[in-house]
Amino acid sequence: MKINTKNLFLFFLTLILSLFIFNVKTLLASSLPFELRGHFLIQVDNHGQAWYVDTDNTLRHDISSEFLFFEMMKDVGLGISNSDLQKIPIAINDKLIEIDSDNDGLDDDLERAIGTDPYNSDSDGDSYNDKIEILNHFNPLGKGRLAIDKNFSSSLSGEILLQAESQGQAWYVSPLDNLRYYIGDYNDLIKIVSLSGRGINSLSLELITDSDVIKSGAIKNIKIDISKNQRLYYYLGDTEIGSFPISAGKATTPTPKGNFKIINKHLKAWSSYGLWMPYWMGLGTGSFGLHELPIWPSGYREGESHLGIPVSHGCIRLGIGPAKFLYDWANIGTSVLIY
Ligand SMILES: [Ca+2]
Ligand SMILES: [Ca+2]
Ligand SMILES: [Ca+2]
Repeated sequence: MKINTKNLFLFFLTLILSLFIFNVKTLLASSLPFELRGHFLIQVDNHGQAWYVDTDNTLRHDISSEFLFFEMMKDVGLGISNSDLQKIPIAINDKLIEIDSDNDGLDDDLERAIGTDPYNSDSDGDSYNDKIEILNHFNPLGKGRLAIDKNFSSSLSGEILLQAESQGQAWYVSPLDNLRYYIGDYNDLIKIVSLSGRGINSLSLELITDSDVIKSGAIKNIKIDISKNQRLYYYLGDTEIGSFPISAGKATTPTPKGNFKIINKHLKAWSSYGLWMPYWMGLGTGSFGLHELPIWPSGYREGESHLGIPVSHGCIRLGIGPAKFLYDWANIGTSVLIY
C-alpha cells in the first residue's frame, strides 16, 4: 500500500510539473526564440549543455560535441567572400589565445587565418605591431586602413560565416559586439561560448524548438489570433516555433478571417491611407497584409504600445524586428490562417 501511495504521489507530482511546464509554455508563448537567435546558450541546470539558435528559423541546435557542432555548421553556416569578411572587425581577446609565438597578442591560428605572420609581431614592418593595427582598423599587411563597415557587420549579427573562397575557415559574429571571432577548432568554440554565451534554464530552453524534432520538409505556416489575444504564431509543419504580438484591424475596419496565402512582398509599400508599410506581405487578393508598424510621411512611427491592441485599418501590424524576421522567413505562397 505504501509503495502504491508513493507511486500515486509521484504520478500526481509529475502531472502537476508537466501542467506547470505546459502553462509556462502557454503563458510565455513567446518571442524568446527570436530574441535569442544567433546566440550561443549554456543550459545552466544541465551540465552546461550548449546550443546555438539559428538566425533564419530560430530553432536551436545542440553543439555539445565537436561532431554536433560541425553538423550544425554544415546546416546553418553562411558562405562569405573574403572581401565581405574583411568589412567585419576582428575580435581580439587574450582569453582566446592558445599559442602566441611572436608575442604580439594575436593567437598563431588567428594570424594564419588573417594572413599575418605568426612569427613576426610586425608583419609589414611599419613599426606598428599586428594587434595594434587590427585594433585600430589599419591593414597589418601593408598601407592604409581596413574597409570596416559596421552596418554590414550588424546585418550579419549572430551568423556563423564560412570563408567560401578559402578553406572554409569559420567565424562567428557575436550579437554582443558584432565582432567576428575565429573558430579554428572546437576548443576555440568552447572559449567563444564561454565568453559570449547566454545562460538559460531548462524551462526557458523548452520555449525554443530543438531542430531535431522538425521533420525535413516541414512546411512553414503562420497562424494569427485576432481575438483579444492579438498574436501571430509561426510554425514548421504542426510545430509552433515562436510568436509575436500584433495589432489587427479595429472594430470598424476588421481584419478578415480565414485561410490566405502570401501573394506578394514589398520592402516598403505605400498605403492608400497615406502611410508607409515596411516589410509588406500581401494576403488574399492583396487588399490587406502583414507589415511593420507604419510610418507617416512626416516620419512619425506608430508606437510599439499599440501592439496587442486592434487599431489598424485591417492589416496586421508587427513590431520592429519581428516584421523583418518574418519577411525574410516566409515565402510567397506561405499559408496564413487568421482566426
Ligand atoms: Ca602572434
Ligand atoms: Ca604576428
Ligand atoms: Ca605593422
